[in-house]
Amino acid sequence: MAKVYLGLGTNLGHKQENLEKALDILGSHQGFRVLKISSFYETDPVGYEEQDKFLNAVVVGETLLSPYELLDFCHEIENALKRVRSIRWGPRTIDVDILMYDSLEIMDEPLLIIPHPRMVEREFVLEPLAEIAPEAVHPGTGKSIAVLLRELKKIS
Ligand code: GSY
Repeated sequence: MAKVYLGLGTNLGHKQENLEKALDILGSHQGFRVLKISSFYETDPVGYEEQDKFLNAVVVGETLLSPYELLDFCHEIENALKRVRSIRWGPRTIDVDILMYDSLEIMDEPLLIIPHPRMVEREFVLEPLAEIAPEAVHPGTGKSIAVLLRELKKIS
């Protein structure tokens, strides 16, 4: 079983419902077990700023799925919530990102980069992750999530 960390974000439609539906789908998959869910965090949009606030959360789970199978499953959830891929950084009903796949796994392929390449600079990821997995080690830097969040907060 691999321990995996997923980031969820939504800023279109009924945001709380979107997160709850995504979590239901995650929890109903036979090959995925939800271990912990963070609180839901209302966050200012990062990147393209002319859009509504986001609701973000993070999930820790255990899975038998390989990284690519997990990526397909994340896309299935996005499709189930009728996410349309239009503006790159624009509004979305749900985004489900693989943040980390086991503490040790590093992967850099055209369709999948693990750990997520921008997670260490995103407070909307590190804050909920630090709530449920402060001691988890980010494989790219070797630092814990709590340390990464502290460092990010000092900068910003
Ligand atoms: O995958 C990230 C989608 N996204 C977000 C987000 O989830 N939360 C916030 N606060 N800003 C964002 N900008 C993008 S793109």
